[in-house]
Amino acid sequence: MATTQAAAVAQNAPTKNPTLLAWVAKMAAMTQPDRIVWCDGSEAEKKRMTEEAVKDGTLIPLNQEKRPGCYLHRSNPNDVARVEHLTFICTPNKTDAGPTNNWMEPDEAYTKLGQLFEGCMKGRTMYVVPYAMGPLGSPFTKIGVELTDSNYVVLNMRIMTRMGKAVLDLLGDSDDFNRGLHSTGDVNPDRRYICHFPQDNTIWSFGSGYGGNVLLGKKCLALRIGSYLGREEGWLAEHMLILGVTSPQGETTYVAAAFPSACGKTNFAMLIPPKEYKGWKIETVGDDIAWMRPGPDGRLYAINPEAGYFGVVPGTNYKTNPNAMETIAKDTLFTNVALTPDGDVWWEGKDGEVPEELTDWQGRPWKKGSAEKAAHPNSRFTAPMTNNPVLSGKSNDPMGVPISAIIFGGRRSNTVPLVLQAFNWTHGVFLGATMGSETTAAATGKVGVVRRDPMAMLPFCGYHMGDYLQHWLDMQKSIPQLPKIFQVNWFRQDKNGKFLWPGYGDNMRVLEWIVNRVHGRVPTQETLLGWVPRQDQGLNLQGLDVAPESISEATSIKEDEWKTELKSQEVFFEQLGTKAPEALMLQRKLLMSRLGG
Ligand code: GTP
Ligand code: SPV
Ligand code: MN
Repeated sequence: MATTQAAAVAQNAPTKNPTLLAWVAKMAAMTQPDRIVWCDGSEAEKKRMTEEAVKDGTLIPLNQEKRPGCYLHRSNPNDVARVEHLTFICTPNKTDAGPTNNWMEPDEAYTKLGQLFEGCMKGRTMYVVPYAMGPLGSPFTKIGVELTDSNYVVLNMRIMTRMGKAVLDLLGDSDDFNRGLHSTGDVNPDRRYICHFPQDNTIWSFGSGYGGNVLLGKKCLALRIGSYLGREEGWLAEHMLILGVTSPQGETTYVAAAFPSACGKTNFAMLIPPKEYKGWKIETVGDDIAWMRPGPDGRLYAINPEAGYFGVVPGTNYKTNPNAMETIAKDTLFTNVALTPDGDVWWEGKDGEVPEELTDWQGRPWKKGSAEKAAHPNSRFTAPMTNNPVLSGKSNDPMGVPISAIIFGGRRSNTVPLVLQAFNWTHGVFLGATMGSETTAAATGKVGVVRRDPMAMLPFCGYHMGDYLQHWLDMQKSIPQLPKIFQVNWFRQDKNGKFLWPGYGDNMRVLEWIVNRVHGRVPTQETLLGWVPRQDQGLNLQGLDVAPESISEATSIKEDEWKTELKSQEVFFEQLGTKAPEALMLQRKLLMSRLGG
């Protein structure tokens, strides 16, 4: 049986790679698909698979005049976000996964999921999806192969990654590829597991059809496995956007910024500067993930391993993010948004009047004024990065871009000021390590609860968090020209719950200060927490229609709030036990003594 399976796989495969063929045959013997289709990434394949997806109800065609090449997908209502409680790091020792990850012993995980995968593709097609994370031929790039029974996954992967025949050619006979296996299964949350085997460069995902659970190149490979490989190989895999900011004088500065899920990466990566910033330009290199390694000139270089954006839809409009609106005007897959009577899409926070009637994200009739949301709060768009009007010309550069500043930002309604600069690398790593953020709809669970989310990597670090923070500290030695580190918070609120800082395009004002600091052009003011903009020669607030009291509240540092914050940091460091890096604990003690407590 197994040998005929292997022969059948080899026969219609566009590769002779013996490791790949043997693995596909083994996975096919377990899952027993009726057909195996090797994806080549061609336009003809896209057309054929889109037609099939429309026919089987996976995709609903949108009004092709209003949104050419766009389709709507509705996921199972029990399957609308990442599932952190069902995501596992499977290392031989529990301590290697650390206290912030769920852990399963590898043999146990293979057995448990093996039972679920057994025969799960009977009557279905197994698609073999070869993909690259990173530009083909870049020293940063990693290859993966995802086996999936979901045509939705294939159509998303071809937007989100460089996918198809060229990747197989690049792989040749090498066995250096990530082995990803995915089945939507019966979409039962009790039979849903996302398991990572870093030692085997393997990912098994069962029982979900949603985003970060199933597009295995993204959070699973590019962050969880990536961070593990990064530690072994001396680089960083981070939940960061990458942007280039060009001044009217033509100087371009590259910045990487970590914000937790649904906390502003995509928006920041493609912001349009306010009208006072004539001649300034922001260009997007990436909106979610950065792979960074020291370059030959001693600087830190970053690439975006992805080729598309899997972005949050609600709140996106021509005022907050015009470039995203242009990006999703064509060739975009929408997941869990509402449908208008004329076949367009709608979501909370879209421009214009709220329509009288809609079909909601679950396919039910919806009327204006309804208490329920028409689009799911974690509804998403999948769009090729080439749709982005401000895509950086460097987004395909195999060498990446040199990073001058790293920004850490959480969603905090209090405590954390608008912007500050770290005193040095260790202090900057401390700022990233002690980041807190209010939870969002991007993962299942309660929304709006502050949790520690070091470097926005809590759900994405593939090994012990203490070792990860130590790796960040250690990177200092291999980067002679270190980026400067900053902390920002766009989300501070007044007593009535109104944002104090206008955010979005006006974040350019903070970014300009950061760029000026990087190039040593503005003086600064020292505080207990770090360096902040001075009253004079500080933030450019020209043309900003915001009460001065709001700005001073957004930038204020309240010692009582910080004493509370430090307690919660202590709980986090205690959780890391003996692996809490000494240098970071000392940073906390120094801050405590500055606060006098
Ligand atoms: P993931 O794709 O989940 O990683 O999210 P992300 O970090 O890319 O977040 P995104 O840019 O999609 O923004 C998430 C939500 O935050 C959206 O509803 C935005 O409208 C909102 N948002 C983004 N930037 C700002 C800002 O500067 N101020 C305020 N108040 N809201 C913002
Ligand atoms: C996130 O949650 O950080 C995302 C969306 O970018 S997902 O791909 O589902 O992880
Ligand atoms: Mn993300």
